[in-house]
Amino acid sequence: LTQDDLKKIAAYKAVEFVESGMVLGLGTGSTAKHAIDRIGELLQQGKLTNIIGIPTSKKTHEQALSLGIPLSDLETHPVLDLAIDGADEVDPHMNLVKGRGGSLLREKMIEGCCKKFIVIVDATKLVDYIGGSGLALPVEIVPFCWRFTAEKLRSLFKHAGCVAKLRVVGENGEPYVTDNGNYVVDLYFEKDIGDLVAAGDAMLRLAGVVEHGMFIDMATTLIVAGELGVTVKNK
Ligand code: DER
Repeated sequence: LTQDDLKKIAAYKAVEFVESGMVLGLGTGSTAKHAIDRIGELLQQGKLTNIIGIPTSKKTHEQALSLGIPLSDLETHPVLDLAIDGADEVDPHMNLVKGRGGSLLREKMIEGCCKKFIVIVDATKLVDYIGGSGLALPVEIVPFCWRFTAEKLRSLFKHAGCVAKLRVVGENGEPYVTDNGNYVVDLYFEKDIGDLVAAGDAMLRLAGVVEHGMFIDMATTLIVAGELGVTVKNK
């Protein structure tokens, strides 16, 4: 089984929890993509009806449109029944790192309004502690004086050996720009950052920070697909 096979298995398992008539938060990334494809397929087959999707990115919006999934927004539906989305890291308390696909702000806004938030991952995403994968913790910041904000973020976590890197794209290293017109600084840690709530609050107090990629105490269900099968765990 490839990693993408595992993502698909987790995604299809999550869609079993979708009921006709639900308002759904539609996640972003390669795992959520499988869930959205599956929802589109079931709608096409008439096995699901009256679904409304709230997309967490322009990319997901386009995918859902192409599948004929009816779409709406948070202003029309401030409370959603269920969101399904991937994650970059999941710790033992079901805290997440998200945002390596750059959609963390809209994901957090939408997934924060759901009665249930199902996270779908392949087993490689499981970590002992947040930041433990050695991969990035994304932080969305305003472009204005981004170096200043990046340095403030780095020094906030110097105790954890933090390195802050502006996310760039293309051959001439242009700054990556989010759906919301902001930049992303990726934070890398050598050690555990400790109290996640305190770390998140400290980041949000920096005026140039829009949102960070730690999703603390938000997921209600975790679906993990691994070589030995798929597990479903409720918070
Ligand atoms: O960027 C994001 O928030 C994505 O949901 C990410 O966390 C998971 O992406 P993947 O399913 O492509 O690994």
